[in-house]
Amino acid sequence: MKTTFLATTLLIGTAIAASAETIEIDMLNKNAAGDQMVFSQELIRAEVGDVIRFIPTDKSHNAQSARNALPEGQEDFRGKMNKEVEYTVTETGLTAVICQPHQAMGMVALIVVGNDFSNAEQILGARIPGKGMDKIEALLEEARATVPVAEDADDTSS
Ligand SMILES: [Cu+2]
Repeated sequence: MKTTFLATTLLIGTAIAASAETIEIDMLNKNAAGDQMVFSQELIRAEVGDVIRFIPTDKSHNAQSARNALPEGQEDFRGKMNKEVEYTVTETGLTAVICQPHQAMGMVALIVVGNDFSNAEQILGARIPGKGMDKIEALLEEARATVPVAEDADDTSS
């Protein structure tokens, strides 16, 4: 009896752990396309429970949420220069991510959680200088144009 209970608990625990993903993003001086000072992925789709890990693959970068550019209730984050930092997703919505020294050069990323665009205006109102804001706008447009179809959507047509 006791053994069965323990086995069941372990199975449930494993299922929960398997559904949450860790998404790794490199901070780069140059990507494969030749773009300089970039995050390896700029449009980051995630779900609540996922962890997004920013890795200092190249030197002199950091990753942090832009001020006032994340969902209500979501804790902000601020990685130190040349340090790995993790963002644990707790809320749906949009988050703008910047590299402090290179945001004006366009070293930014947009996190989209649960296809929730309800704080888009807030993101567009964030104070991100230069090419950073241009890229955030482009990423937001791209995210809206490429909303993935849910894999397990019920077919109600029949
Ligand atoms: Cu940088």
